[in-house]
Amino acid sequence: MASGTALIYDEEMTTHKLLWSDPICDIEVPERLSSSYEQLRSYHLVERCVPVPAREGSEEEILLVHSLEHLEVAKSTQTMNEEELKRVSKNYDAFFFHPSTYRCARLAVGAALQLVDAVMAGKVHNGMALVRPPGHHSQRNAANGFCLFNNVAIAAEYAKLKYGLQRILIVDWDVHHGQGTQYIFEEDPSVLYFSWHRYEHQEFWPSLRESDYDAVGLGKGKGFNVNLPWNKVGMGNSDYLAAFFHVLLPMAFEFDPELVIVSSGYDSGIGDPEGQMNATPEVFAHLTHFLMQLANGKLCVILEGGYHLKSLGESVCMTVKTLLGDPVPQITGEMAPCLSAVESIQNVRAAHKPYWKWLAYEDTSFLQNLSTKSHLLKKANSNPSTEDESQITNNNNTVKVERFLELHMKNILLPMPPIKTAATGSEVSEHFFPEHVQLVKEMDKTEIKALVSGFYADLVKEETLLSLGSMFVILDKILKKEVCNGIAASPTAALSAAVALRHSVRFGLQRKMLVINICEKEQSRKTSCKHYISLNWKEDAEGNDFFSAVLGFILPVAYSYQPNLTVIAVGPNRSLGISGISLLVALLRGLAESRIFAVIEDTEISLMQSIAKALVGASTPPFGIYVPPTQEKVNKIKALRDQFQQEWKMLQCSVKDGI
Ligand code: X5A
Ligand code: ZN
Repeated sequence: MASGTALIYDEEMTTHKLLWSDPICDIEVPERLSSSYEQLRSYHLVERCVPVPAREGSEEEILLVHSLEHLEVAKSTQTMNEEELKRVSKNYDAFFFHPSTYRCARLAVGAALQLVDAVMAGKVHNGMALVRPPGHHSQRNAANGFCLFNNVAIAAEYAKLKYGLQRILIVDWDVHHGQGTQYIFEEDPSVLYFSWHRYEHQEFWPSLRESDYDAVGLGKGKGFNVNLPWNKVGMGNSDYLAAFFHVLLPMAFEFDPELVIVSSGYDSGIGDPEGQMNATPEVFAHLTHFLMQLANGKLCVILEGGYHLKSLGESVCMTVKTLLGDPVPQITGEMAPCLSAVESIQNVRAAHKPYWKWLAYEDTSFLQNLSTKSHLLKKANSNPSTEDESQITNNNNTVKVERFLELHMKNILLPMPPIKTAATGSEVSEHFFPEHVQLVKEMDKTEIKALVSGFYADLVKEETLLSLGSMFVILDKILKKEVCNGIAASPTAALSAAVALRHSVRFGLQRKMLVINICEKEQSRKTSCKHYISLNWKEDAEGNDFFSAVLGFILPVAYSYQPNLTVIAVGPNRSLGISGISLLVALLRGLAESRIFAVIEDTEISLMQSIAKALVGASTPPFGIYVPPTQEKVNKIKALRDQFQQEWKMLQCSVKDGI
């Protein structure tokens, strides 16, 4: 099986540069590439990646997307003098030619194709290509917005042709609309194109009517073009996450792509002069992490924009670190999308209602016993460092942004070790778990006795406690931060989870826990505790509620809550299958810095292996056919949703029932 992350960088792509003065184009500088690479080096990420060389894209490959005329014009600029270059450049909206531009653009195309080849041939799992010039504004017959050839579009056509792919997802998180990519694929149902972009009711460049949410595609491609326009600046982490939960991800899982390509512009990040947005670098870790759960992990990230060098570099690092499988950093700031974002989300959902089944996913019937109190949450939320940071991010001021990135990223990027997962290995062979799982010995009876010393007597009898040896030893390692996450077999999963909770509060520092019960029985009432929220997946839930439940409810609530430990209890006789549980675990790695404690009652080998794989960040098995919930269920539960979204703001995806 493929493993590893490809990194493509070629210094030659820094030779393309602006030779005259042009206040529009002067932000697209060579340092965007070199300083991002330096940043990757300084975090020791370069050495962890598989280096893949760039190559020139062939003329034939460029012609997959572009006209011969466009290719010939581009080619002809190689021998031009400055005056001629200036004259040709003027023919386009926001583009500059340098004598090396054609060569660089061919390298950028080739780099994208090399990445597709490395991923599709199974040489690596995923990867990133640092390229210049960018591509997503470039059209069949025109350069535009710093882009000459559409690297990502060519990569998608190439993947279709060479590997016979029938479904490719392009996620364009650059802050500008990739109108070039939209034009190229708008009639093509085999490429699902998603773009969010600063729009401001058509005020913002490229100021096109067709960048709005109602451009859903044409002909056979109807429903496969998704535009999420941002009508205000200052969008932040919660707005981006809400867009993923309520628009992109449900669609993407229904589409079930064979390959995901990211038009990866970081001008949507904090500090960028073009975007004027507020999203911090670690949001890109989350976005990347979500996309890694699609297409069996086949993810190609290709650089587009990003003009604040520091912000760009940190965000690139966050992306690559996540591709490598490192724990996902905790997201900062208030977890509530703004009104304007919710409006945009509602509009794009409405525009796509005819084309996607997922729009009916409001079902929460399987979830009961959402036990929490707001005032306790607020208290738990007020950790001084996050408060400082959100204040800084709310204040869009250049000096503060610089300082913020300086302090904040030091905390986030450096101390996080690669994922370590613990499991007990008494009864299994050494090849049972994926290679990064660390096997530990169970605690012996006297140790457990010393540890618990009658403290849990109200919960369980001592004999039962003694059977929880593997549970205790794994939990202990997580609480001591010796490992990031772990899996323990237990004869009584729900009870173990309850004891684990109590233990974490008493002996650990965990004060905000998210508990997910996938058990027949609910956990004991006596365990109720102000330091957690608990979501129960009821036994009569049907498998086809999975995505509605996870994307429409569990993740938004979990991200609103921001736990520092996730406990997932998996009992026997559950309705949720192995692939569902594994995907849920994989998605939950986005919370609590990937700190997850999984207690499994059913010790079926394939279940244990699959969950362990999800914990270490290996790709999860395909989920299978998407079946949406029935309309009946949807209606029944709407009221429940309305009630919850006052408190759990990330649930908001429409204005009328949300605010
Ligand atoms: C790739 C990219 C932006 C062009 C802005 C022109 N292009 N005003 O971010
Ligand atoms: Zn851009």
